[in-house]
Amino acid sequence: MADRSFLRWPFFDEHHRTLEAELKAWADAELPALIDHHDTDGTCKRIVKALGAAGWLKACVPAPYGGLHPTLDVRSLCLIRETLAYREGLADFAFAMQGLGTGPISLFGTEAQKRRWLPPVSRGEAIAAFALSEPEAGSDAAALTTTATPDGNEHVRIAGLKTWISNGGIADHYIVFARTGEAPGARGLSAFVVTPDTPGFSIVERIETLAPHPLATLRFDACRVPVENRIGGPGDGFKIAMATLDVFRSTVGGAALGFGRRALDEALDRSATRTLFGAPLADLQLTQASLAESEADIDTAALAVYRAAWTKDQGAERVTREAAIAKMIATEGASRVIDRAVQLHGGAGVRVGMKVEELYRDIRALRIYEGATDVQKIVIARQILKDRASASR
Ligand code: COS
Repeated sequence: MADRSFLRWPFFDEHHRTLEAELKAWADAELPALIDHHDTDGTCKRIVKALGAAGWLKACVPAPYGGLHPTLDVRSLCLIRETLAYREGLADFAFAMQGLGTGPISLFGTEAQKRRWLPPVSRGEAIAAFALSEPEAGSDAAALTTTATPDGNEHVRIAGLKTWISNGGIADHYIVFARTGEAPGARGLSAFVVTPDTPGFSIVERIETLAPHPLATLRFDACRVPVENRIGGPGDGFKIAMATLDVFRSTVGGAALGFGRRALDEALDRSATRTLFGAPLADLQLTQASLAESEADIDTAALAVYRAAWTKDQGAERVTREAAIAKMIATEGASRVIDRAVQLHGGAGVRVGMKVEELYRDIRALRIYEGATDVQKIVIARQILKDRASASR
């Protein structure tokens, strides 16, 4: 069983330890019956319902709107993602999207928007999605070309394509970032909530990936959306997207930790039980080196993830640097841990149906989505260069 000593680190309060223990018991008892890897959409819908009914989705929204804490508690989000990812990638995914797909509303929405959109998501009765990426605007998010143009005083018309949208096809609402033109580039974007029953909305294609989950390309063909669905002011869209990612990037690190810890446990079991050259695999020093490197990768990742989460929870306005470090360290580290676990399993490691084979596929996208490792490096470097420039002034 994975090392739990990190829960005694000063980053955590007693309620975090209780949350982790209770979720672990719930997930072990309830998750297996919900999973069917031949039906990813159905599985995600069932998981959202079950997570909502059991109260776990409360962590995705603030307390007055069906949530757990007055503001989003990033440590709880990370712990929940870690605990779910340890068991099942789709469970982590279903949970995470309820948070990311409402994050802009939780952080920047009006009272009326929060009351309307958040409670159904926290009860698991509505599925949320975050639509930022486009065919020609992924890492360079400010280059997006979907437009929202005024249609009278009360509406806008949204036109364009969004792609790589998680929960695409099963979501009850999408937070769509579109160009409203207040200024060029990043300063000319706004965010809107769009429901899929809006005339002109369609799913162009379903995207199949290494570790299948609901993912689609969306088309907005002059979708008429009320201005009251705009989150924040006109032109605030890019900052809203980035501030939301500041919260959720640390949680991607939490998910990576869950996958990594599970892989290390699988590697430890394998090393202890597999006999090679007349002795347990674990007796070989090369095996010990592999296990030690994985343990160090995981501990380092946990420190980075929970430092970033704790810093945000202490009220820091910006955790851009900390969240970028957490995501980069944890996703890259977990990838190495899982790769070593596959290697220790030999041929069995790449056999379909083995947990390490599943983890090998599950981890890969985490180094890409919500800002690829390469983007995190840009974010970190820019911050320290800026700090240096202002210090030398
Ligand atoms: N919080 C609040 N404001 C932020 C911010 C943050 N984390 N990051 C940037 N901003 C603000 C900046 O302060 C700047 O404001 P001013 O114009 O008032 O100075 C504005 O937003 C533009 O910032 P910047 O100049 O850094 O924008 P860039 O286009 O250069 O951003 C990166 C480049 C790579 C950092 C950005 O595009 C990015 O994070 N890309 C990855 C996107 C992503 O994660 N895609 C995956 C899709 S979601 S699954």
